[in-house]
Amino acid sequence: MSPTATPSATPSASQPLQLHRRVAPAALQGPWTVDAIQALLEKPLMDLLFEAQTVHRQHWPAGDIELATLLSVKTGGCPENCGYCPQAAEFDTGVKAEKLMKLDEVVRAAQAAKDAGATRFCMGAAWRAPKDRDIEKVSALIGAVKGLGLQTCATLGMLESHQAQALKDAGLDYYNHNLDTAPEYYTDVVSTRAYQDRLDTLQHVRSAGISVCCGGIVGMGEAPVHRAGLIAQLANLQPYPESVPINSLVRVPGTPLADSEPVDPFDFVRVIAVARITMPKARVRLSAGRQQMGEAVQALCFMAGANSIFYGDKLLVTGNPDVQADVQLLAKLGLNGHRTTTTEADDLHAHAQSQGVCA
Ligand code: SAM
Ligand code: DTB
Ligand code: SF4
Repeated sequence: MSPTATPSATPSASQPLQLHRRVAPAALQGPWTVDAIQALLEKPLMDLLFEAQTVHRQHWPAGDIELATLLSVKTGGCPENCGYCPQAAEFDTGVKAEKLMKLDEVVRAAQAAKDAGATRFCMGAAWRAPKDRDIEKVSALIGAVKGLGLQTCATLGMLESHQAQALKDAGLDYYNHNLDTAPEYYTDVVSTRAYQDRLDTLQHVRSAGISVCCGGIVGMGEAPVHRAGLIAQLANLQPYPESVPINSLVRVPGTPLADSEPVDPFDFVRVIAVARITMPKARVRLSAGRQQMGEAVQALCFMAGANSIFYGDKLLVTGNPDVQADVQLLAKLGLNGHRTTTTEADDLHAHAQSQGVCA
């Protein structure tokens, strides 16, 4: 289906981000209407999987799965009230507020992640927005992790443009900042900030020349139209994000969303498939919720075009499948951990193009 096959309401979003760097033309496709995306979500599952896998193989080497390891470098005590998050100070989840981790501890964790096969290391902080002195400290962490030969990613909350530039100068490759859901459902989930605040930070990240990692959460009580609305927001960013994490809500006791209806696994797979179809060159990451998912559903997610996972025994504060289980799962499915650096990834893509593996 073409992006505008069902012409109707454009996403009720704020204006798309402006383009500030050179990107491949295919990354500029769109706009996608919410209706067109909802029509994709409603396709017979086998047709949707076939379409997503076809798009996937046109753009990516089959079997290549990126392994990204997360570390919570500043845990808990967050002043925001995101209804899904165990790190919000106002929810009684048992997560204690901690200080920013020391450089040597972070380097040890990053080295261990690299030794286990990860290629990307993502540092998360439970901040609403970092102060300039926080940016200085995190910059030192980024420089050290990059020095190990890992791709660097950080998720620190809202950024101003000079802060994004400082992180870029420190060697940051990716910034994770999720839109989480459709704009019209956002106020049901968080009230301490607005959707436009998220878009503004994404704009600052993009303008600084940092690659964008932006996705959302499925299973927060949202309607199918909100899932379509989230994907429309992401796919209509100009350009769309290089990484798209799709999280299944981890229902943490003490959070307002703890009693949300569990998401139907096939509906989760559908969201992955539609992310793949609408953002063909993005790394679509099968993110939080894998511990609750089972191997067969994860395999369907890979079939639907997911080509990245969080790899390591912990997400930020909740659990993730252990490394051994993931190594075994990838082996059983005939998938390979992706073992290249940023530059090598570019070469790999160019090679794949020359072999006709991708467009
Ligand atoms: N404080 C920063 C922020 O909000 O951008 C960075 C950390 S925050 C924990 C990063 C992302 O984790 C959120 O945007 C959300 O998508 C995801 N997340 C948090 N809690 C989750 C949960 N219980 N289940 C699934 N995803 C979750
Ligand atoms: C993302 O989209 N998911 C990750 C990462 N980006 C930072 C976080 C998942 C958090 C799950 C709950 C927790 O452990 O805090
Ligand atoms: Fe804070 Fe981020 Fe959690 Fe929201 S998601 S409460 S901003 S750590």
